[in-house]
Formats: sequence, structure tokens, C-alpha cells
Amino acid sequence: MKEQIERIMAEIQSLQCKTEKEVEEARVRLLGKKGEITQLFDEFRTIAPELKREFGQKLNVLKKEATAKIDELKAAAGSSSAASSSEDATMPGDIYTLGSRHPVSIAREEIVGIFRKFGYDVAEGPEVEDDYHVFEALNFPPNHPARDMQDTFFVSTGHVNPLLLRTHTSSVQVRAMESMKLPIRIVCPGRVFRNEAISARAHCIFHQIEGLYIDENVTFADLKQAILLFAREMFGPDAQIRMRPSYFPFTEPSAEVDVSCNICHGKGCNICKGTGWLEILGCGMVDPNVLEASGIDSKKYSGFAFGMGIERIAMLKWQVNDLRHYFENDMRFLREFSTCVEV
Ligand code: 2NL
Repeated sequence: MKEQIERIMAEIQSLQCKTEKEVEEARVRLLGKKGEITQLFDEFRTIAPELKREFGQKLNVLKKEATAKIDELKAAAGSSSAASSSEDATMPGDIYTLGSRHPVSIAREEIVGIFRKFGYDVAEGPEVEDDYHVFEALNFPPNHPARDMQDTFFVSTGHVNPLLLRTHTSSVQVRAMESMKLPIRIVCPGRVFRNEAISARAHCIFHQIEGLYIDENVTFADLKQAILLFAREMFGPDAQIRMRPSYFPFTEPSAEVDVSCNICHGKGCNICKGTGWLEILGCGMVDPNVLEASGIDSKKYSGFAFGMGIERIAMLKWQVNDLRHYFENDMRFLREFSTCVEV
């Protein structure tokens, strides 16, 4: 048995195979059901007990070496046969469909990417917030309806400063104003929560991006230019914007911004309901009360802020007609956003 083991070991070490077929033949000859090594294992059962230890070890080493060598030859034959095969290298590649990004993620990344290019940093903060950072510091009067149980999900009540699920990401900006050195230029993407009945146009969880720019001498003209440049990056170079006066507790003056309809280019369609304009965001000059509440000198500094719903922007970009699609994870919907690659 000793000689046989040594002979097979030598054979393995000098074994050479060119094709996958030859490797398979060698495997069957050595390790197959009736292979030489398999037969040695059968023989091993009948040898004297005092020899079992020595030969058992030797046989195990032999089998391991043989398996490793066969694997190595198989890999080498596989790769060389691919290179030398008669495959037509000019044939189109196979198409693989990768998993898909969620449309809200795609839109968020695009919006954040645009503002990063403009020099904005990204800031994030907690979803469970306190009343102070969501309402008080943002100039919401004590009896404002948003502070009502009807509109906000409370985590704890009865305190002076109850915990709640943030209803906008402005709270992140308040924390930035409290802690960051001026000037501040940030965008804050995140989930927000409102106590609303779910329908095609409303959901109790959705995503927002807010932006804040504070420095000396920031004016409404700077705000208008920032929003116009954003709209052109997002909706194409021909996009136009218009501003309508509005009201938010945290900005004064405030405006709502429409972008020219990218579907009908102003002619009027059912997406823009015949108006040629789509509402995309709200904005304004940060109210001096809001700056002062976070310890910023409103005589020296001014700033603008804006906020937009990511689902809404994604709806306009891809003509999604029902908010609920974003939350149901229906594969037929998600697959529409999948990426195909050719390999
Ligand atoms: C909208 C409108 C807006 C802001 C958000 C903001 C934040 C701070 C101070 C002042 Cl810390 N303003 N945010 C300002 C105007 C509008 O959002 O329609 N969002 C979906």
C-alpha cells in the first residue's frame, strides 16, 4: 500500500491536463467511485489495526492533494478554454437586471447632489424630536394647529417640552443654527411624520429636503437665484420658475415656487391641470425671531430657507399619480426604476 500511495502522489504532482474533459477523466481515474484512491480507502478497511494510524494519515493527505490538484487544473482549464474558445467576441453582451433603487432614494440623491454641487453640506438629525426644536424655535405660536394632537404624533405628552415625531426636517436646521459656525449652508433630507388619513395625495410618513443658507447680506434675490438654478438642474435647462406670496411661521416674506410644466412645456396638460405650472417647494427669508431663538444676531446675519417633499418631486419627474405606490413595495412599480447593465 505504501508504494501505491507514493506512486499516486508522484503522479498527482506531475499531473497535467489541457482541457476540462481531461481534468474530468483524471478525477474519475483517481477519485471516482472505482478510482485508485477510492480503492485504497476500501483496502484500508482490511489492513492490520497497528498500521491503520500511519496509513490513515497518508491516505487522507493523498486525497486532499488529489482534490486540490484537480480543482486547480479545472480552474486553469476553464479560464483558458474561455479565452481560446470560438465564442464570437462581437456578439452583444448578456443583459442583467440589477436590483432597483427606490424612486424616493433616486430623487433624494439627485436633489442632494445638486445642492452639494452648489456648496451645501448635508445635515441629519433625530426623527423623534422635542417640541422646542420642531415648533417653539421656529416661531410657531402656542396654539398653532400643527401643534395639535390631530396633526402631530406625540411620543410623550404632559411635559413642558413633549417628545414627538418631527413634522418637518426644520428641526435639524435649528440644531445646526445652535451648533454650527456661521456661515451655514446645509440641506437636510429625512423622513417626516404627520397624523393624516392616507390617500392618493397624503400619507402619514413622507420625505422632505429642507435647505438653509445664513450669512451676512443674504437677500431674496439670492434665494430666487438658488431656486432657479436648482429647478434647471432638476427639470432641464429650459425650466422657468415663478413665485407666489405665501405664509410660513418661520419665514418672512414667504413664497411658494412653481416650475414650468416639463410635460406640456406650458401648453397645459392634466399633470399641471391646464395651468402650465407645477408647485415644487416653499421658501422664504428666515424670520428674525427664528435666528434670534438659536442665538444668531439678526442685525448682522440674514438667510433663506426652503423645503420640498421628495415624493412630490418624484411624482412630477416620473408621473406617479398615487402617493401610496411609494410605500406599498409592489414589485411591478419598483421594477420600473431598475437598472439594466450589459456584461
Ligand atoms: C414646504 C415648505 C419650508 C422652511 C421650509 C425653514 C427652516 C428654518 C428656518 C426657516 Cl430652520 N425655514 N424651512 C422654510 C420655508 C418653507 O417648507 O412646503 N415644505 C414641504
